[in-house]
Amino acid sequence: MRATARAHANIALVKYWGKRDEALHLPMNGSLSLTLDALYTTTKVTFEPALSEDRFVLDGQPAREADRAKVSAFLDRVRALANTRVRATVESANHVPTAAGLASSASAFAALAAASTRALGLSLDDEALSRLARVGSGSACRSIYGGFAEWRRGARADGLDSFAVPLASAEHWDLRMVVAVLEAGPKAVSSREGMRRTVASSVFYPGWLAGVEADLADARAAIAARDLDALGRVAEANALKMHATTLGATPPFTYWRGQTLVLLQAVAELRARGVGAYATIDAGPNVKVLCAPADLPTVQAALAAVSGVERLIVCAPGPGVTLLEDA
Ligand code: FM0
Repeated sequence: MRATARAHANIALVKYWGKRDEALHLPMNGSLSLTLDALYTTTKVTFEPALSEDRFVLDGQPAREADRAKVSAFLDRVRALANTRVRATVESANHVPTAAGLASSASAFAALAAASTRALGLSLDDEALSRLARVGSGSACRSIYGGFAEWRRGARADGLDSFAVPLASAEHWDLRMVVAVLEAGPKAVSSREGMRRTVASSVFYPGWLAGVEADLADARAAIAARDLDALGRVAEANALKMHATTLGATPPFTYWRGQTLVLLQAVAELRARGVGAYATIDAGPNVKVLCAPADLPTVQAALAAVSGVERLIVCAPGPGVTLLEDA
């Protein structure tokens, strides 16, 4: 009745941006990501017949009610699979350097999916686990796998064909992704709200959708060929297109801060000096930079020199979700 799992965060190189079904987290487009070694969540799930409701302890503290309710709704799905009503205590620790302001929903729901199903004696294959994690948070379906993963959009209304598949393991290609964390307050628009508003109103959303399949094909080919310049070019262009859609929404918005653009310029200057560095940005102001291990010191120096950068987190390709021995 108890199990512990660890899952790592992933950063999309071709973004998930827009849902066709809000409840099931069915995406408008396919996406492709790199799982990272330095950012992960460890989650222990203990089903206890004596409990009258689910408990969620996050980093040693009782979680906010809204987060507890999300975890409980997710566990309802797992309980339905196992045909049980027993409640659980969920204890999670986010191993993200403190105050990094990085989203952890992908690693959180991938770890929760693996631990909760194991605790109830279910043995799901990766495809089923990916589908389950997706219902917690869309991007979580990619964190089931290490290295590079692709979330296939699927076409069915029930979501059975919408899950991630592995493209290449962490060992396939030794890369670095440097997360430049900016000093910034909480974001005004969540990724959920941002997606919803963009799909509903952005005049640029059709343009976004029109380019995604080609970006996915280019990214897959670049990964197979270990071609950093090809992968970096498509990833940076894809991220800029995603962020362009927010400016065409009603009301318009952006996740960028002034220093986001300064960081993009620093990356462009690195390239002008012959360094293979490429940026991507998620639903927040931070910039993540892809480069070869040999260029890491040069890239770190250039990013650290930008004012407002609070810290750099250096990541390499990381592993997929794993079950841990219980302490
Ligand atoms: O990761 O509403 O998974 O592909 O990070 O929980 O399904 O938190 F840049 C944005 C992630 C979106 C791109 O959204 O949304 C990506 C993003 P949910 P998520």
